[in-house]
Amino acid sequence: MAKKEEKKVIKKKSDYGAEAITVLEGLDPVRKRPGMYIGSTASSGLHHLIWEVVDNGFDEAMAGHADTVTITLQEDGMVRVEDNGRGIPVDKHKVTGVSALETVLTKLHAGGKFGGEGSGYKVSGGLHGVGVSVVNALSKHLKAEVHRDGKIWTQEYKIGKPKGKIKSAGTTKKTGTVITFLPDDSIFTETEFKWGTILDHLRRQAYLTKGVTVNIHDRRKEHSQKDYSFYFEGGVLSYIKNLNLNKTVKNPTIFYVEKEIENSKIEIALQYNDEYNETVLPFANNIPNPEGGTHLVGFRTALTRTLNSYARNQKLLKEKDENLAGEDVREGLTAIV
Ligand code: 0RA
Repeated sequence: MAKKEEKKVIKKKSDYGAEAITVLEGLDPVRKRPGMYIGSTASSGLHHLIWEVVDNGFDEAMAGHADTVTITLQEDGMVRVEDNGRGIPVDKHKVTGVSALETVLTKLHAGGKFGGEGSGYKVSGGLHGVGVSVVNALSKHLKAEVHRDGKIWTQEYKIGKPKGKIKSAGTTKKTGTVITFLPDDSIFTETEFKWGTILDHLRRQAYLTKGVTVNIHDRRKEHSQKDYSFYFEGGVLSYIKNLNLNKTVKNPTIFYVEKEIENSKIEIALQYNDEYNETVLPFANNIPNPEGGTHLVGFRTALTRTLNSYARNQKLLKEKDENLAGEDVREGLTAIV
């Protein structure tokens, strides 16, 4: 008897498609413990809402589907984030039975990738961040507008709950997603967005995602109207160039390598200047790692080994000389890993 039951359970499990493995959870936990999802409910958490939505646009760009992300701080206090990616899918999601758009906006994606292997949808980057549903949960109002397959689709939400069904709102020649949201002032202790913070963050993201244009507009009441655009053709090369601006550089041609190894894309740029200190900025999936990590350790080891072997081959180091130490090869080094 017990055995039979066990068999049944196993059979049932294997009947599920891969997409069922993706854990889909409602948004209640986000409102209960916002700090768990966005770090804090103070200013940094507030800004995190913007980063979260913008990240999706950058993911689309990194996957080659978008080249522009536009952020507007609107007159009505809402934040508008537009990208020209593929647009969030709007077809019926196999697991939730509602549109993929509503699923993306109302479910926590504990599984990481949206939809899982079997669903046909895979969020390219999607590795970082907690997703746009968290922004929805912590917003008094949110409106999603999707341009996809020649049609415009919209849906509105209130503290993460749909106000109605997804609506078709005409035709379009574009593709992309517009998310407009108003942070919930009953959650956040600070609700004023800081222009400088937004510029700093987006400048760095633009450096890390070469070829993407980021437009930022301030249209808030009682603020001067401001417009800013970032576009760095060289990506991290431009970043190094900027870090070494006004410095005497030793190798005018910045060393640069981009390579895919075991499904991981690595990108390194470096240049020496005539100063003593080192500026090495490690990132993983465009997120800074100020404490370092295995990528930084690997980079340092490789740099020391490579320069030592070059110095030996070129007889710059004599046989009796000791190897260069790590700190020797990092003097005056500016690098992005
Ligand atoms: C799920 C699947 C796909 C794209 C996206 C989500 C997506 C989400 C956001 C959020 C803001 N902008 C976005 N753009 C795309 C893949 C779609 C496909 O396979 O066509």
